[in-house]
Amino acid sequence: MSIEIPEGLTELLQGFTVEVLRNQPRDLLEFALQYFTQLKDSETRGASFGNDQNSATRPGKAVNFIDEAMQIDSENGEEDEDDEEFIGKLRHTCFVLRSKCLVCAEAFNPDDEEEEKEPRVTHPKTDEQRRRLQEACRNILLFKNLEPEEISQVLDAMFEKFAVNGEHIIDQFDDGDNFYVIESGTFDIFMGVEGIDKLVGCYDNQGSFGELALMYNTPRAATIVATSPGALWCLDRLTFRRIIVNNKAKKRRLYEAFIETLPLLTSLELSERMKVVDVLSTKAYIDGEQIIAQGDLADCFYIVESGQVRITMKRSRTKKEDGEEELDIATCSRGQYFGELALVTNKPRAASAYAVGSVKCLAMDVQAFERLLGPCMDIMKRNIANYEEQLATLFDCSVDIEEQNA
Ligand code: 1OR
Ligand code: 1OR
Repeated sequence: MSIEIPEGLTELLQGFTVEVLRNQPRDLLEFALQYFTQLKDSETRGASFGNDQNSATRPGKAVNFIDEAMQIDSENGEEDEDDEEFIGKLRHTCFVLRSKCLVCAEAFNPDDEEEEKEPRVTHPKTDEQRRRLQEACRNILLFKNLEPEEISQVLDAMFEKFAVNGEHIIDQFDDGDNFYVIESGTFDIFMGVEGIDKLVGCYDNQGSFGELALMYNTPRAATIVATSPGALWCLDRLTFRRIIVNNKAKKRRLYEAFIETLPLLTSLELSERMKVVDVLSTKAYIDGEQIIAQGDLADCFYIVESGQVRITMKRSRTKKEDGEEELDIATCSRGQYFGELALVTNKPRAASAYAVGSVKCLAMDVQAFERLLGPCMDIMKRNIANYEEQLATLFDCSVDIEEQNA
């Protein structure tokens, strides 16, 4: 009895297999669903995916690997007939992968309205899961500038992942699969320096990671390892790119001119300044609202976009029973920054900050601050030295700021 193999089945399954090997998805069924939905979608959209622009994009590890293998084989003249057939199939698979744009989300053009028609990824959630997810995402800066419809698409697409102690959530140099938001748990950040993994930071029950590879189509910049059992919320690469990268383009248009005026950032290259824009999020405050509380642990750095920010410092009154008084020590207005001191000295906040009238600030998280603002450290350190002089005059004492906060 002979069974007829439908035309295209082999290529279809090979294409899928290559993608599975490349992405190593945890949920195979979910991945298959996304893969075939997308394949169908790109097919109905027709020839535009097979154009040169898309085939020229970074095709992904697996396809490169196959191309290289084919190259080596033909150079060695080792192609026998079976190999030829096999390689032919692989070539076809690569062609299918490229032309269907399955591995070239990189070709994403934020202004391309076709992308808006991508099928939406939805992971159903219980009310309790949705509540926990919303709470975990409440302070995620990357989500702050999204429209309500965009944020609801992001929340729909996110899915839960539990991490065990010691698990590698991300390995440096891998391709990016998901963006991660921490609900709970601690995670170490390692970077390979001359072949040795160096601990460069950690996350403590809050924050997010894994945005860089998805934003800039680069290999993972660091390794992230769980140092306790943890709970994460994951956002798949395609949804991340469709929504967050689109938002990034809008943000660049909005803040490009403002960023160019900031004296603090003059030591950065233009491309570095644009990366600063990508990680900044707008936070709005009403008159009198507290932005920073003296003594708190620090997680953000701020640049004033509009309005005025009053900086105050507590000091004990002379008599113990008189308690503390709060003195105004500085005012920050458009283009000025604050909240750098605790991040630079790794100490609690040295002062408090309050909105005077309506205030808008651009905020950056501590990891982005350390990653991007290294070249601006000289300017900040000069200003910090200034604080110390002022502190001595204002408080008529010679305590240095680090001691004051210790
Ligand atoms: P990713 O997609 O590259 C690894 O995957 C993630 O680690 C990365 O996105 C960031 O979200 C996160 N430098 C680069 N990536 C970092 C860093 C970091 N910290 C966290 N990630 N630095 C450490 C800053 C504390 C810079 C070290 C010089
Ligand atoms: P932070 O992370 O400690 C409070 O959070 C922020 O207030 C601090 O970073 C600075 O950005 C900002 N001394 C200490 N912090 C100051 C000062 C200041 N001015 C602004 N900040 N001095 C005022 C000097 C005019 C000296 C103390 C009197």
